[in-house]
Amino acid sequence: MYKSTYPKQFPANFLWGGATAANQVEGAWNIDGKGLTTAEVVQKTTDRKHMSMGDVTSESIKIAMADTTDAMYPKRRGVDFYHHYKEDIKLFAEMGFKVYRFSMAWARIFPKGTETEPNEAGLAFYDRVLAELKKYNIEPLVTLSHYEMPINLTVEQNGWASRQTIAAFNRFTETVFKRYHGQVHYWLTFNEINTGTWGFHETGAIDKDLSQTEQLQIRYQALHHQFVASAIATKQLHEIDPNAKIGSMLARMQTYPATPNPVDVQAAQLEDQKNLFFTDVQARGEYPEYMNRYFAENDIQLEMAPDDQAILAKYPVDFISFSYYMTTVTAADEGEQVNGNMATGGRNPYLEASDWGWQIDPVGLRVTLNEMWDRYRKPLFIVENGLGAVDELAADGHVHDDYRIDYLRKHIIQMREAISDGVELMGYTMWGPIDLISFSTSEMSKRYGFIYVDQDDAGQGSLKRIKKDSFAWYQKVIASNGDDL
Ligand code: BGP
Repeated sequence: MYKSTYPKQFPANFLWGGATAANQVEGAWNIDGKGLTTAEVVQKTTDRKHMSMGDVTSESIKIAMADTTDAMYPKRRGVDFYHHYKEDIKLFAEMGFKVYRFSMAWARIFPKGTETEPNEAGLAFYDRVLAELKKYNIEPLVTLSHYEMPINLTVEQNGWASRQTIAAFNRFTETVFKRYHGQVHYWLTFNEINTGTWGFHETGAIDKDLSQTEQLQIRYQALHHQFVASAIATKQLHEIDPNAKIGSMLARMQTYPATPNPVDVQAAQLEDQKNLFFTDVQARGEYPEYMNRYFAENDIQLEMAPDDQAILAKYPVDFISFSYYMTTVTAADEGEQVNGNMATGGRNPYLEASDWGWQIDPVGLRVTLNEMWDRYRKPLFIVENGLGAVDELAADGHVHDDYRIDYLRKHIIQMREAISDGVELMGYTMWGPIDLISFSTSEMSKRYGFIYVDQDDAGQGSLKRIKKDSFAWYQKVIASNGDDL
């Protein structure tokens, strides 16, 4: 007789931790030979809910490059992890982190992106970070490009729009794979690679004066170069360090149909395909047919070198990672998709939203995990999830962030459900365990952390680290391997 059983707990080797990105935490933007990055030329916004991440022109880059201060560019200052990394990693260890996801700033290692030899002082910083993690047995999970590249590559060759950027990136990846062979077991190539279709911050390409069709053309061409560079990185890593694994990284946003009307269901399916397309290429090794149709209908013609398709097919990723913050809704008649926008999508009357309009959907995480597991049958890793909120230091000197605990708890419960459904989930790195500069708004006051950092939007403050209430809660979650929520 067939006896059905299913897992009821997180696996013993589950990787609990947190995630950050170089340009949001490190600071030290011009120290020890580091070059300026694309992230560091994006100005802070004056409208706190505005997405500023793509507002860059050739002119604004010139102005930013001439500006040697950080007043208008908060990603240059981060939270000074560069000088606080020991203290910060110690706090992560105190929470019991098994893994810490961070990114290596390409421009710390290849300041202009075009050098043939790396900047030793830049590598030395990551040597120190890795040594500190090892001290506490925290596994590093390294993102190779988290929304940034040396700005020189934009100025000289328009970022990923140029095929030459593939070789520049793979010089960087080969350097760090060799250097950290045996030390880093998990790598990610491009953070939220799908957001490249939104523009500059992912592709590093300026396309402001182009028509809509021309913009799409340049963005998908840039993405094609990223796909190829990612596949080449996979090949390099497997040759250099056969025990290490490399993953893709998608901003996953499930789209629900606004009604059960089949035309709405079909519209939602198409939106979903357009979101999963990136992982389809990176995990299955080929462009899916639905995108070929989309390219043809939108006059997009990708230029491919003769070997590109073979490279994509031969070197798919080992695992699939994604960020999960929200879900969205669509209808065939776009008029019904009221109050939506590009970043947050259509409104769902069953869900509440964060102060920034991100619709909170813990059950959607279970749905997402099941669908992605069914589609790819490759291990999954949630590498971002969390609540951006305005935290106040109370009179007692603490931050009582029960709303954050509530958000995270509800998502972790659904992760456990998905594991019981049979999903293979490697780990969970919530976003921003320590407060950092928000990517989309460049603000400090949109906080995600278990650790409060005393710094305001103007960059004023002592940078003192203060544990929030959620700190002890997450410590307990990890200590009980997800049982005590
Ligand atoms: C993801 C990015 C992160 C991070 C997070 C939160 O899209 O990968 O870099 O910032 O979102 O977004 P925000 O900082 O805009 O609140």
